[in-house]
This record gives sequence, C-alpha cells and structure tokens, in this order.
Amino acid sequence: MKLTKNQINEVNENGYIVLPYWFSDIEVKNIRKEMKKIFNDKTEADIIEKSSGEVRTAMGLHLRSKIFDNLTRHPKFFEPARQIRGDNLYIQQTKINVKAAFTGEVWQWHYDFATHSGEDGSAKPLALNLHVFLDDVNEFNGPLFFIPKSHKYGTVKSKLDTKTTSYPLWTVDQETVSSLVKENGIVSAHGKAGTSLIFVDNLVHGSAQNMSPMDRSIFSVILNPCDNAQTKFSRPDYKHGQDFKPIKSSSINSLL
Ligand SMILES: O=C(O)CCC(=O)C(=O)O
Repeated sequence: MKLTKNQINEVNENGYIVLPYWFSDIEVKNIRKEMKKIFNDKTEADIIEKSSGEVRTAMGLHLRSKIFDNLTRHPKFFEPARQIRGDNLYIQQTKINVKAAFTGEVWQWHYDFATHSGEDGSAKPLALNLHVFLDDVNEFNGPLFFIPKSHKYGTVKSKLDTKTTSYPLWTVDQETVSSLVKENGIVSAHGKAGTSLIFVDNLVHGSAQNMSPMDRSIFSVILNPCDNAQTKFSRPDYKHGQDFKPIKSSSINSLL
C-alpha cells in the first residue's frame, strides 16, 4: 500500500508511476459491479460523447455511491498520496473515463493544472491524479500517453478547447508537444485491470481514440492538499468537490 523511497523518487523525477496488481481481482470485480449500476443514473454528471452518444466520463462518483466513496478514500490511493503530498487532502474530483470499444474518443494533449488554475484558481500544481484500471489496458484500447519529465517545464502554454472534444480541455499545442517529446520521449501506461497509476498535475498527457473491440474503463480520483483548494467556483461540485475538509481513509477491506 505504501510506496518505496525509489517509487516516490520516480514520481518526482518522471511525473508518474505505474503500479501493477495494486488492486485485487475481487476488488476490481466489486468496483465494476457498482460501475454498471451507476451507469443507469440519468444525471448531468455523466458527460456524453459528441460522436457516439456513449458515456465518456461519469463524474462525482464519491457523491453518488458508497462503494465509490470507499474507493476514493481507500488506503491503496490515500497512503501513497499522503506520502507524496502530506496528510491534509480533500477530494477534488472522481470519475470513470470509459473509452468504449470502437467509439471511445481522443483526449488531446493537456495537463490538468491548466484547468485547475485557469478555471478553479488553485494556486499550485500539487493535485495528484490516481487511477485504477477497470479493464485490461493495452496498446490498442486507448491507453494514456505521458511525456515523462514534462512537469519539470512548469506551466507550458495551453489553450481552452471547447470545439474538438466532448469535454472542455486546456490543450497543449503541437509545437510544444513536439519539442517536449523530442527531449523526453513518450510512454504509454499499460497493465491488467487492477493496475494503478499516479501522475502529477502539470505532466503533459493524452490518449488516442479506441478503435479496438475492447472497452477501456479507468477510475480516477484527484486529491489536492487542503491549503491548495480552489478559489474560483465556476464549475459544479461533480467537477471540483467543494468539501475542503481533510479526508480520512476508508477501511482496507471496504471493497471486499
Ligand atoms: O482517460 C483518459 O484517457 C484521459 C484521462 C485524463 O486525461 C485525465 O484524467 O486527466
């Protein structure tokens, strides 16, 4: 549940880490069962893809379900986050990004802090994005791409794109991506269902369309230090949680 010193160094150095077999098969099975249930909700917290009409992102999950609240505060997420950012963390966002077989759309190159500063007024790029794969993620079904070390360049130029995506995103232009990739390369994050991923707020990342016959669902929680909370309130609480009290861990057995 805890990261080693080397793993913490890896996050600081590369901006991300992949943690294979972090959640067990039975935990993933129980999360997936709940995912199927909440996908029957009819709510504005579900973002629909422009082209396919499929759910792209189901948001505010810790507000919608006890199981997702437990997952959000689970020690397998909370302990590594505390090791990296300290004890006082609040839930900024929870979601499942679906990326359905054949139809799942692209996420353009971006970094999350552009939204967190531009739209929410968070002061520093300290939020952590923690994922667990709910399907096996491979090279074909739309894995995340990262530019390692791109967080070290600070806040690179970005622009709000509301046209080419189904979800408004502060995107990084091709020239900037080309130059970052020339210096640092690109990696993609693969693994079996249950694999976790942690990445920092100004790491440049994106993902391609899923043209494979395999679904690709990923749960994501963003935890932010309480003293770095949002100062602008233009987005609803399912996009940026407004309970800034430090969270407590759920039980280690809460997903069994
Ligand atoms: O689900 C994806 O492919 C992209 C997710 C992402 O960019 C994010 O969580 O910030």
